[in-house]
Amino acid sequence: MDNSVYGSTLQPFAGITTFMRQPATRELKDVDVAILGIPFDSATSYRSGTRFGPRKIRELSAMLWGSNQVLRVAPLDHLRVIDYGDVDVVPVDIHETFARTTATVKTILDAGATVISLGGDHSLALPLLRAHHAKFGKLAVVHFDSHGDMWDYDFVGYKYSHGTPFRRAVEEDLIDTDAYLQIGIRGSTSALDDYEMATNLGARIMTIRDAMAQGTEKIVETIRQTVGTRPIYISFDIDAVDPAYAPGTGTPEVGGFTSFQALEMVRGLAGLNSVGFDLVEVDPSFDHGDITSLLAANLVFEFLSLAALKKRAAQ
Ligand SMILES: [Mn+2]
Repeated sequence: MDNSVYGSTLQPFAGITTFMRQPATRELKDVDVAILGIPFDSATSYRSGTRFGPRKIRELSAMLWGSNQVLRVAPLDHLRVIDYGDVDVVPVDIHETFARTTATVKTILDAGATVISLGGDHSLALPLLRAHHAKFGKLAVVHFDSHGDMWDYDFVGYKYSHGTPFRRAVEEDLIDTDAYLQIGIRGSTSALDDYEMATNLGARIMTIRDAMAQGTEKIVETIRQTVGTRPIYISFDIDAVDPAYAPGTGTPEVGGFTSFQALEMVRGLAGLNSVGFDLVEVDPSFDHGDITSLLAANLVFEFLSLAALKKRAAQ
């Protein structure tokens, strides 16, 4: 395919917006990674707007050059990456949206490609985990977030919201609870025993205080020891990062990671058996200078780098 129409030979501010100017197509033959937008934000508990996240992250991805100097890899040299476009979401119907998300992701995974999803709110982790579980079995999960998202119900009694996906996923037996880590957890909670509840369900909580006391290198080491060679799903809620660095999100929590720490932790997962990725909760309407979307695009670039290293090692 002639790639130039997307702007790969043009200046970063020119061309049609796809992720890193990769071709917009649903042809999955020989594809290694599909970027998939899921512009759904109807399950948010506070301010909405993450439906505009995927488009904005794509826009900021035009600023990414191709070579990762930290991980020493140029992902597009090893991977055939496409922009699959967006799931056909239904804003007023979470269950239909979940069904369409799972079906779309299954189609991509069955064709042998890896999916990197752009949210959308974090309720989407559930249909994403369902699809990945169908392909890979029980998953180790590395979950960066300020919130555990393990409530039983949201405020008004609904089982499915962006505060509940990981509890549902544990109930549905999608997650290997010997290897489920939540990293960056903080903020006021609805109950004093919130962490205990999550721990009892099988989550290993690494609070922001643990992370700051130990340093990200130690955190990464703990992650690596815990997940081992299991298939790993990486779910990155941008509100794991401090609102000073990532203000564009619906439920910000102060006292979080810096952009640098976030990038370093993802880089630290190199060499593990990563099989799926999402980057959720980017809400451009509350952003300043697009810094949140720019960080999100760079985190996705690190995901791509992990996938490229995995493919390179297998060759
Ligand atoms: Mn979350």
